Amino acid sequence: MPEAPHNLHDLYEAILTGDATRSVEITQAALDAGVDPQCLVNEHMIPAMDEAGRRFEIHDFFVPELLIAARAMKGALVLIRPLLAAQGVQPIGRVVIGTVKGDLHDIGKGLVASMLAGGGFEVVDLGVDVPASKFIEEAIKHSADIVAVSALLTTTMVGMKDVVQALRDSELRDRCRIIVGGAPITQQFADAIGADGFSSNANSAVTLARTIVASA
Ligand code: B1M
Repeated sequence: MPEAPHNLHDLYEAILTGDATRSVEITQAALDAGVDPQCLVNEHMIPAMDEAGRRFEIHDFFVPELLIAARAMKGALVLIRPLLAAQGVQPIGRVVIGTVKGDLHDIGKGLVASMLAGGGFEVVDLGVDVPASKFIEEAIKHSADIVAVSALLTTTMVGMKDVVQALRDSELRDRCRIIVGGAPITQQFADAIGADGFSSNANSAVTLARTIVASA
């Protein structure tokens, strides 16, 4: 395997400082050199976003810095997401995914969507700020096996309960399962709102979804 032309810590720095041009350039060069895309995401890109969040907490960063860091991360993910997605395999199940109402964070949800697609699922991504009724409408329309809901804010995660309830009240209640995830979500919270599953990251979301369709 050829050597990566950049020190990959530069990717971390490019995202943290919101340098989208550089983050795309380093990502492309690393991929061309054969670096594993998941290694780029897990070891360099997510830590950069975590550091941005830490600086936001201590008032070193403000919303504009978070926005440009997110833009730099998303630019690099444009190159990575297709590599995570499956090519030409029969879907093993259908997932409708979105970020809960009131919440605009979409990077983690997008990664989960890509990993599920890469894991053989057909994925319908509803985007951000998705009301409970929309999850159910789309799940019915696409005969979904799983509804996957993401939340990044402690103020919006409570809205996941509405999605669980709307699913239980719908015609889908016996044939569609609901999974939840996102930084503030725990197994305890998932159990408390009656979700069928929780995962803390994009990889384990695929394992969870596979277990759910296999046991249906
Ligand atoms: Co926001 N933000 N933000 N933000 N932001 C957080 C979440 C925060 C923790 C920062 C902090 O204070 N340290 C904090 C939340 C505090 C809290 O609720 N406890 C926060 C805040 C306060 C806010 C605002 C309220 C700020 C304001 O306006 N005053 C505001 C809210 C806007 C809204 O949503 N209504 C806001 C806005 C924003 C931006 C728009 C500027 C931007 C988002 C841009 C975008 O997404 N397009 C942003 C960002 C970038 C962040 C941080 C820095 C990074 C989030 C991220 O993308 N992480 C974040 C701090 C942090 O998380 N460290 C922060 C990388 C991503 C890959 O990880 O999303 O956790 P994550 O996804 C992981 C797992 O969680 C999991 O898998 C993913 C991959 O492993 N996962 C799932 C996610 N969804 C899943 C679903 C599943 C399974 C697993 O199954 C269904």
